[in-house]
Amino acid sequence: MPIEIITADITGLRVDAIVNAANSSLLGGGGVDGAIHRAAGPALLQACRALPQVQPGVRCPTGEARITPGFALPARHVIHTVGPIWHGGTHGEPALLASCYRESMALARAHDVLSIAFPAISCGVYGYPPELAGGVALHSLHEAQGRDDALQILLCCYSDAMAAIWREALSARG
Ligand code: AR6
Repeated sequence: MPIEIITADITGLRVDAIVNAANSSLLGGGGVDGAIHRAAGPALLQACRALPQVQPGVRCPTGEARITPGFALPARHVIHTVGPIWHGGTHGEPALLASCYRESMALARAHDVLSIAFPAISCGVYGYPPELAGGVALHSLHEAQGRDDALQILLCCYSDAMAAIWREALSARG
């Protein structure tokens, strides 16, 4: 199934899973993380709090993903992933960002998800240049996608400007 780029508020999407661009505490924040927690209701924070800490205060290291129910969201699941903070691109950022997409897709498959929507992970507060993030995301998703895959992938941009940048990245892949 082709990867689709849309402009929307991810919290309103009726898909099996939406992905949250979280921080490693998984206890909420601003941006898309804040919007998802507001729309899902307080049960989401409780579910995140209940996830095991791998280090004090860290429930999900950068590049990994965790899953919870969607609670009051139209989406059945939330897959929380932690993108890298942009430090110029020479600190492993592309590999960590690729890992976010790969791990989210693996969790989706393990939970029989047939439709998944991703925000532009790391492209807000974490400062990843979207022109570069788009290429990494699409490469990673194409690798994670099987031939004749039934899993529908939506890339959910929050503005038309971001969607245009991602469409450019998609067409650059041919
Ligand atoms: N629907 C879709 N996309 C959105 C929405 C929405 N409702 N709201 C924002 N975006 P960011 P990051 C876009 O900053 O860079 C949080 O505080 C936004 O325009 O949410 O990975 C976490 O707790 C941007 O293009 O995530 C972390 O501390 C994209 O989502 C930190 O921010 C990602 O922007 C993570 O930073």
